[in-house]
Amino acid sequence: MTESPPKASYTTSNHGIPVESDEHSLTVGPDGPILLQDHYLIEKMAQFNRERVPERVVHAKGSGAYGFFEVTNDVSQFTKADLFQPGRRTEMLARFSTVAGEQGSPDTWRDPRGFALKFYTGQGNYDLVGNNTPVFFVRDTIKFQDFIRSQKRHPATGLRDNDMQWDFWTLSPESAHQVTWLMGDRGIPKTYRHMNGYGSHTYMWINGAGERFWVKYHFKTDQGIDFLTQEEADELAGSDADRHRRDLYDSIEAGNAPSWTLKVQIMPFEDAADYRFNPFDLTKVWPHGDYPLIDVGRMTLNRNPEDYFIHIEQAAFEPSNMVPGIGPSPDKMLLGRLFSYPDTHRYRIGPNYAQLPPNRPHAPVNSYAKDGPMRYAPSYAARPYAPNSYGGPAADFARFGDPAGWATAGEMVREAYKLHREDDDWGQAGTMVRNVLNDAARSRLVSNVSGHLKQGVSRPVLDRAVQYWRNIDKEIGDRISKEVNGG
Ligand code: HDE
Repeated sequence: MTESPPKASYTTSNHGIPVESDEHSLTVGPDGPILLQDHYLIEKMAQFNRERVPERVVHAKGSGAYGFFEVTNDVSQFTKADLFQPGRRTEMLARFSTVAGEQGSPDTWRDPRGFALKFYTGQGNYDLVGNNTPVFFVRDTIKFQDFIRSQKRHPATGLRDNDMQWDFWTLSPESAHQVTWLMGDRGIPKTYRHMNGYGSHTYMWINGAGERFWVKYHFKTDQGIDFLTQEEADELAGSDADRHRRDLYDSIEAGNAPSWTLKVQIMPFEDAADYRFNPFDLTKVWPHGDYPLIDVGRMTLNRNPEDYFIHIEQAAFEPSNMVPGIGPSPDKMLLGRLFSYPDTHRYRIGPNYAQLPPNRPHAPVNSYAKDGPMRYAPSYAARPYAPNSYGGPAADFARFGDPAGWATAGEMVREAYKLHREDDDWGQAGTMVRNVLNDAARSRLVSNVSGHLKQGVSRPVLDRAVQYWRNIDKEIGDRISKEVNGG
């Protein structure tokens, strides 16, 4: 937690010096110039000019709370990770967010929601930085920046632009599955408490014997899934833009702590090569019939941050924070993210961001890092280099090392997909439309998509969008065509 200095009843400068006035600056006579020696005035103006850190380039508007994760089922046969061992209870932080909007944007815009978790485990911080959907719009890190720009503001008008969005989506058919989620009921959750969270990527789990498994995480809301219709969300965007932030804070303040049940899908390591879908493709799910859900534990959020900026704005999540017993998979999106997040934190909040209260591990930090802007915790090591003969820490592979990895085909390639039997772009989106949605949900999907397309989408993008939906499902495409083209 933050170390607060003792409170005083009188105002001081940032250096603890009592100040003379909260309201009147120092001038020479009643009409004279302001004096430079009014250092408190100068400090106040200068501090104000530096109050902001850059907002996150995506997921700028968010809300968060602290809580704990408790294990309810023994999964130690699959992973030796400290936080998943039987009986373990681990402190954690969660931050939920919209993706494309800015800090002040409405919580109820149609968008995926971020579901970022930080577990303060006995072996360092484990970050699971997921969304409220199990899939994503693109399957290669190299397309992420283009995708985000198509969802953000148009360079000339400064406006969000549906034409850019559909232009990118229709030229990127791998987006079909996630766009179907987005345009359906899951695209606007009722509150942050009423949505599921997913690790989305496939990760590796390693057990105590060194055996490897592929894993997908599902956090099922114990509050029940619920959503807002487009009309309800539009109304709230105007009347209460912070609705979801308010709901999370007020629920926790009222002692109504939301919780989620963690379940995982486990794929035997050897299944991956021959599975019907590429199991590392982020645009695909593993149907539960193939790999059923296994209970792991429950996370509960029961503590609001004492200061939003310190604990939520400065929270820094990074998929590269993996602890022993957990490793990456060959998912190209995940591999790209391992670089991107710590990079953005160094830029956004500075190179010593790991020392800030929400990011500080509860496990000991024995690193050789030193110095840099705003560093205040002394370096652990008495000699700032390794190896040293003065009792400095030494990496312990025998205790913590994972044989994490996988055999690769060895050739340099760019396109690693479409090698598995059912690796097409439309299949899982179509299955969702036909087998998961009911009639009412399908009608809302048609209405949401056609409403969106009617706002500024021009030809030929509009024609491609209709074809895109026909590729997903002929009937849904025809219904959308009727709405936007009258036939
Ligand atoms: Fe992110 N993403 N992302 N992302 N993402 C960020 O990190 C990025 C992706 C997600 O509450 C940024 O700290 C790349 C998938 C969440 O603080 C940035 C790629 C998923 C959050 C970044 C992705 C996510 C972020 C912006 C393509 C779900 C908010 C500021 C490979 C599985 C975390 C920041 C919070 C935030 C990069 C794709 C989830 C720029 C390069 C897929 C929940 O680093």
